[in-house]
Amino acid sequence: MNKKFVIAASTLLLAVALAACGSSGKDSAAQGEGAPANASSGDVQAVTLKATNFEFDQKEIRVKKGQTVKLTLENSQGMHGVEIPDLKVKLDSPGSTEFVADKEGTFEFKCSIMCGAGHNDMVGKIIVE
Ligand SMILES: [Cu+2]
Repeated sequence: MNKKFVIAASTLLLAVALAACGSSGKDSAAQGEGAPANASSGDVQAVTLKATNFEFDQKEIRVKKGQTVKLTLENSQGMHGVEIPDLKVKLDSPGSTEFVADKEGTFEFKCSIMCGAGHNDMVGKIIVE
């Protein structure tokens, strides 16, 4: 009686686990963002910005229109974020985010954290062409 119950319960658990696996697999394929080492990232342009007090190591970033861009922020000194308001991109702490550069033009990127005296100097351009 007891054994039967255990077998039934573990069979049920297995079924649930399999179902969960199946659906989570689909989810991650649809989002594709949660996986940092995505094998299909050949189409993604990686841009790394390093922030110090008070500038970014790049003043100008060029990307192709329609390009998926993986923007990574590193803080080598101080606490900074980065945002591109026109493209609705924002990172308030070091890390990565992906976005599609879906409109042409020159847009400002800037530090998104009030980091100190030089905060307003922490600007650059992203050129989508
Ligand atoms: Cu700042």
